[in-house]
Amino acid sequence: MIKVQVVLSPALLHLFDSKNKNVVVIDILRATSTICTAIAHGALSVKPVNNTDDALILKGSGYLSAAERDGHKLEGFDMGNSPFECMNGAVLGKKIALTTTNGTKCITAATIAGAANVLSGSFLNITALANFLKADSRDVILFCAGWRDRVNLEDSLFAGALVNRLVSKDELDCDSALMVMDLYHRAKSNLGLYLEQSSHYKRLSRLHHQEDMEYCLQSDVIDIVVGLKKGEMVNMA
Ligand code: 3SL
Repeated sequence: MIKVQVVLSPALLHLFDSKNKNVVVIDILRATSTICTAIAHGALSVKPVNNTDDALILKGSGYLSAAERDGHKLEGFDMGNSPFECMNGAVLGKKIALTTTNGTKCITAATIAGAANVLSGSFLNITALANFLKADSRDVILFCAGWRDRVNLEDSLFAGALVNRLVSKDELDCDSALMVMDLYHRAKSNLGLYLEQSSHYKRLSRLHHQEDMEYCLQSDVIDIVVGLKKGEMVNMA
């Protein structure tokens, strides 16, 4: 039986033992959804970097530079953090160096914590991801990126959806996993409507990213699993 635990915020990661586990980093709106989309649309890799300088240095080595802070695309970069920027051949055959407010930092944190695999979580490929985790059979940490160390609803909801696919309630011994599972059951009939109350949904609405959110809340439009190899997010196949 796979042991599944849920980390609701980066500030709580140190309380869990991530060593040799499959750690799924979850930043539904939008970093980990965008990373899955980039790889599904033919990007060779997405390298998570923690600051804008590193993204610009990598641009000098042929990477597309991508940067977001507080929901804004930063001036002087090839891309921001929208999944739509990865479509229509824009990233085909390219490597991307991406820095975001929360998500990319969590990929680094999971690596430092000793994860066996660091995987990108998204509704877009939830079935492929759940099948990978079940087949691999290592214990699993679902690591919600949240917003600046605060818990958020959308990452918690996705964690609940994934817990629901991996184990039954009576197999859980983690209260945060039980909590997000209940949250997911409450919201699943209309995730978008449920999330309208949430702070990041409101933030991204103010920035006119409605279309990105609708896209990121779709299930199973991507059939690959994306994870870290040699410091870059790639197709795990
Ligand atoms: O914080 C992040 O990593 C981003 O996904 C936030 S945003 O959706 O691009 O605003």
